[in-house]
This record gives sequence, C-alpha cells and structure tokens, in this order.
Amino acid sequence: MYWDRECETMSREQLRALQLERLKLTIERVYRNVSFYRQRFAEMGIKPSSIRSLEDLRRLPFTTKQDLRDNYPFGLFAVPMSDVVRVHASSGTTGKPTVVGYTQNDINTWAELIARSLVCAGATKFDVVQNAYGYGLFTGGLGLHFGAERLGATVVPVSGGNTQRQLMLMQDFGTTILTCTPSYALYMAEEGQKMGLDFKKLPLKAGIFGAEPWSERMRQQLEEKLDLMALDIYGLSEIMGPGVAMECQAKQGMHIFEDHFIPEIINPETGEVLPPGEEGELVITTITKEAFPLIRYRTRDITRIDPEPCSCGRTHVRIRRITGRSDDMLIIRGVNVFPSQVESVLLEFGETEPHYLLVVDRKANLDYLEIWVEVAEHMFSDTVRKLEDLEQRLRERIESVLGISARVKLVEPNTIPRSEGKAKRVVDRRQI
Ligand code: ADP
Ligand code: K
Ligand code: ZN
Repeated sequence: MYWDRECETMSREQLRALQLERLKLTIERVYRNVSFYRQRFAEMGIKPSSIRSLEDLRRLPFTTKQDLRDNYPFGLFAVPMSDVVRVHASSGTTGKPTVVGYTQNDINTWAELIARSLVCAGATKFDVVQNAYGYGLFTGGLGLHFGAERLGATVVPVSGGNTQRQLMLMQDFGTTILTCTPSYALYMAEEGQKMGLDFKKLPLKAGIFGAEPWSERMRQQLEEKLDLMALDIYGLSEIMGPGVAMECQAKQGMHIFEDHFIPEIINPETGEVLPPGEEGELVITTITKEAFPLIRYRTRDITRIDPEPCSCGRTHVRIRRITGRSDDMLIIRGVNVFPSQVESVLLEFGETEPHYLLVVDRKANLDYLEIWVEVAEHMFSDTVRKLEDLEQRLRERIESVLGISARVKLVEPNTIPRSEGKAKRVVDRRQI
C-alpha cells in the first residue's frame, strides 16, 4: 500500500530524470535569490548552466551548519518573508538556534511526505495517531501533525510529557499509532506496565519513532512491550524535519524520498563521495524546497546507502540506521545538545573553572544529564549556601540554553580527568 504510488514506485530512470530537472531549477533558484550561494558559486566558477547531469552535483560546494549560523536568522532564505508562512528552529552550538523557513508549498510537501511515511507503517484515515513529539519550534510535533491530517487520520496532538495522561488517552481514545522518540515510547511502556496496563489489549498497531538514534535491540523491546510494529523515521529541521526518510515494513532501512532529496555519502575527513554501500556522512540536497533550499548540506549523520531493490516495491534507496555523528552533538530526549553550549554558559558566569564534563545516563528509559563543573579550591571554603546558590543559578541558565533539564554538580579541583589531546567533555553511559 502506498500513499503516492506514482512517485514512490517510479523507475530509477524516471526518478533520475526528475531529479536532474528539479536540481537544475533549485540551482537556478538559489543562484538568483540567495547571495550566499551566488558568491560561493562565483568563487568556484560555477553557473547554473554548468549543471548538466546528476554527476555534476559533485562540483558544487557543501553547505554546513556553520554557514546557517553565519547567516542567522533568515540570510539563506530564497523567498521574501511575505512568502514564508512558518519558521522552525533547532538548537545551535552556542545559544543561537538554526532557523529554517517554509512557504505554503513547502508545508504541503512536508505534509505529503509525512502522509507517505504514515502509510509506510500501514496507516489509513481510520487510524488514531497519538502524536507525542514535542510541539513548538521543534519540527517533530507540527511535522507529524500536518501529515496525519493530510492522510485523514484522527490526530491527538498531545505533545511530549505527562505520561499518565498519555496512557489514559491511549486507552480512552483507542490510539492505533504512536509517534514519539523511541526512548519516550519505552518509558511509556514501563510506566504502563507499572500501572498494570496490558498493551496486548489495546488497539496499538504501529509506532513511528525517530529524532534520536536507536537500535535493533530497542526495536525488539518496543515491539514486545507495546505490542506494535516499531518503525524508524529520519529527518532534520535544516532539510525539512521528520519525513526525509521512513522505514517500510520490510524493516531494512529507511527509504529516503528521492523525488525531493538527493542523498550522497562522503568521507567526513576528505569530503570525497563514497560508492554506494560504504559508510560515511550523509549529505543531502533539497530539490523542491522554496523557502530554504540547501545544496549538499552536511548532516553530520553517519550511515550508508543501500541501493538494493526493496521487497515493498518502493524504488527509492534506503539509508541504514544512523550509527553516530561526525561532530560532538549529543541527542538527549530527542533534543540536540552541544557541549560547547555548556561551556559558553560557564564562560558567561566566570565563577567556575573551565573544566566540565557532561555525564549522560538512561534510567528507566529516560535520559538524564548531569554536568560536573570544577570550582576553585578557595570556593570550597565558602558556605554551603553559596555553593548551592551557584549550582542553582548555573542549572537555571543551562536549562534555558539547552532546553532540557540537567543536574549541576560542583566538584573540587582536579576531579575531572585531564586529557592530553582533545578534551573529553562527555561520558555517555546510555546503552541503546
Ligand atoms: P528533528 O526535529 O527531526 O529531530 P533536529 O534538527 O532537531 O530535527 O535534529 C535532527 C537530528 O536528529 C539528525 O541530524 C539526527 O542526528 C537525529 N535524528 C533524527 N532522526 C533520527 C533517527 N531516526 N535516528 C537517528 N538519529 C536521528
Ligand atoms: K533531534
Ligand atoms: Zn521498502
């Protein structure tokens, strides 16, 4: 079953022809409307007419998250603000978020691709979709929401958190499809078990889980505990949000929707394009976006492309599970966290040493973040109240910068191990 049979199953030949046509239009659009790209292309002697085949894509420069930051907030938009109907944002490394924009057509495309994703999981208009992704600047909530409506399903826009209520609604409304991060789904499962809830008696049939890395082991647990089929969904706000790629019921990787995105895998050290099947950094070019087109965007996500035909009949290539990141970004409860964000808060306060460590752990399927910060010797002679006060102020500021809760622990000098090379800023004890 497909949402858009024609697009999802078109021959590779047709797909490549469509990609080339759309790529050319995108290159023209950014050349005309985004001075950043016009300059970059000029430096490299590239004109829109230089792009004659899909192979020519390799001649184009990469776009990085730094480029987005340098053009904060709207510098890379390719349409006037009067045509932008929505913005979203995800956390940046030092406080300033990465901002993305959508025209009405972009929002429609996104809804279409989420509808496709839901149908990959077997959804129809008879389903009740409990959407426990966060609503707001984060793309998860609203992204899934519009797509579920497009499909005609009944959306329950409950957003994240308040687990007791989630479980109540799940029973009362007869939720059939759950959408949230995999770790939150597992947390719900365990809380439900504690309450004596028998998931086998609920009509839940599929879970669409993403926004953070997870594993086959976790899939087994989720399927067993919640009695549903657990599928992986991938996306990032820079490219669109969730729905860039979605797993089908073959569960052998996520189909990347190639009529809208061109994927490449590169060696993150050298930038060289790797042959199909090799693992490296995923690079994506958008070929239909109007407000915020990106050329060869470096996602930092590590995966590989599987070009083999899929048993579901979709012809779009699959990317395998994201196995890691080529930068130091952590994903904690689905939220992107950079150690440098913590560093900038410490520098801003100037009351501690610059030595810190992020300790991430998972208890009862929920991620916990503890931040150890060294303070000078003399501070330990201060009153406990003074230290507690500092801890509290740091915690509040860090929470507001990161957008998630954290525990701050002030520690004595030389508690945090020093390293001879790159400082070790993170201890990740989570096992996924
Ligand atoms: P989103 O709103 O889609 O989570 P963000 O821009 O906040 O978008 O975060 C995107 C990042 O989240 C990706 O670059 C990737 O590192 C991670 N991510 C999203 N989906 C998955 C997934 N299914 N598996 C692993 N990591 C994922
Ligand atoms: K994320
Ligand atoms: Zn498939």
